[in-house]
Amino acid sequence: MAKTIIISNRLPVQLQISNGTISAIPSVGGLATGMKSVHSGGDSLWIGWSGLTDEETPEELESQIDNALAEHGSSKVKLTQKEVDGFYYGFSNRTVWPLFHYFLEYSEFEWESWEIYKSVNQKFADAILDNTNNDDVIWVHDYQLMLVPQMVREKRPNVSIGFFLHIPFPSFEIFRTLPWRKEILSGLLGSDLIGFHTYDYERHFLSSVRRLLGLEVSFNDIYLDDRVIKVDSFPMGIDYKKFNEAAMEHAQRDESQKSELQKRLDTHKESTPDAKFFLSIDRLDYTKGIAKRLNAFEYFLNKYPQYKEKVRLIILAVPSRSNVPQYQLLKKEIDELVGRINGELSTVSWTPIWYFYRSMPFDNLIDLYTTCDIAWLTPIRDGMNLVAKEYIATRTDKTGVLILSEMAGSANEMNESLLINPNNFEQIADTLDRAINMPQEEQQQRNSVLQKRLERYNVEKWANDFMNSLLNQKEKDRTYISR
Ligand code: GDG
Repeated sequence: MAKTIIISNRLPVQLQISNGTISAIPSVGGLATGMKSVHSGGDSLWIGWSGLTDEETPEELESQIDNALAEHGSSKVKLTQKEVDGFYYGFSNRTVWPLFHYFLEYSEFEWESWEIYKSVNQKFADAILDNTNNDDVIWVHDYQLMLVPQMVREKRPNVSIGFFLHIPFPSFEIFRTLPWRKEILSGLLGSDLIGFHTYDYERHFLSSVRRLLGLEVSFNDIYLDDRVIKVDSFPMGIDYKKFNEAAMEHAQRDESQKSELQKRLDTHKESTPDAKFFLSIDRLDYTKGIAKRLNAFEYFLNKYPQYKEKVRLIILAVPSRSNVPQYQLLKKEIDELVGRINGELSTVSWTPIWYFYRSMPFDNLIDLYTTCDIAWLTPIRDGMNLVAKEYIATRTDKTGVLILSEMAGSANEMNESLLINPNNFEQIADTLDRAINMPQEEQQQRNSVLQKRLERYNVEKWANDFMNSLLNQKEKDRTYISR
């Protein structure tokens, strides 16, 4: 029977070894959260890196590791520390990630890490070839694996390959600065279908294909030799039901069933009934605009001092890529900013910022989403941003205000939220004031529209749309070849 093969850098679980025992921890992050719902439902195999390097894996545990992964429908690609450094921390996160998010000054162009990126992409392609048949459908994910489609196509000319990019595709003017721009485009063009979150990313990609490779592009079809490659946008949704039901279940908990976090949040709400909680949840990443948000919060409190002792900003920053120097610097900057702002503004009964630098269990995430009055998400650039969608899905009584950066892909579908430019502190301060004072009926009207949309365009629909489009494209391609 034909299978769907999901392939991404990380698997749905990350393995850890402690005292000779293997444990599997759910992966955090947009791709993992979204695709997990798709993977758990069907007949699919997920191929990726386990999170353990060869050096960290004692040989005698190999089969246990394989078994642990098999329980999650997964199979591993083995990587050495040198490969992880060059491929993941190097080319993927010091070259592509900053460039595709318009942080040109952070982007490093190093030939050695490019070579490792190529060889690791070949390893992933080989793992696909070893684990699949001709009639399987292959779905490759994200910027770490952009060469894989062509590498697989070379060996299996007729197999169906889809590729989805979870981050923005930058404008031609930015993309053209990459020394390996043509190789990356050719790698992607091994696919039958290339998907992006938004129409803008799709347009940027087509423009680069036209201008750098000189290929014929008609509407959103690319003609390459005897193949037609389709490019389209598929805005990724969330597992709406999972978030909505978790929130409903939360609302029914009695005191003894509540988490410690929830009890603390409740105590603070009860002691200052008109207080408002602002929430932001992001991986600790410079693209998410966390430092700017902190500065904007200080600006807001200076402009509207009446909210001192009334508002509290809860920041959950999830550790990410801590081996990359930019992330270490950012961590230091945020630690210092939180310390300075809290130091300057705190009173005996009020700490303006609660800062958590960790990953929290799903349950605590729901505590935060359901308790906080205002979600304030200000990425400087973000492929989609699922946190914005998750916040709305948990608002079972439809109250709550979402303030969202225009630079997030999700802003395209969330017009009923309060959209802001993350660089405009004046606008942000006024929007926070507006959010605090927004009448409940208005909140409910806005969220009701948003919820309906999110429920309809959920992650399952996203995956089905992508897969159906891939299968149709394959059919069209066959017709084209046989002309
Ligand atoms: C990339 C793109 C695109 C966060 N903290 C915790 C936790 N999370 C979960 C959230 C959410 C996910 O991680 C984060 O998703 P985002 O979409 O906001 O951001 P990225 O990780 O940067 O994802 C992004 C996405 O891919 C999908 O294509 O939207 O633009 O950058 O689901 O709930 N989960 C748990 N504990 C935490 O502390 N359990």
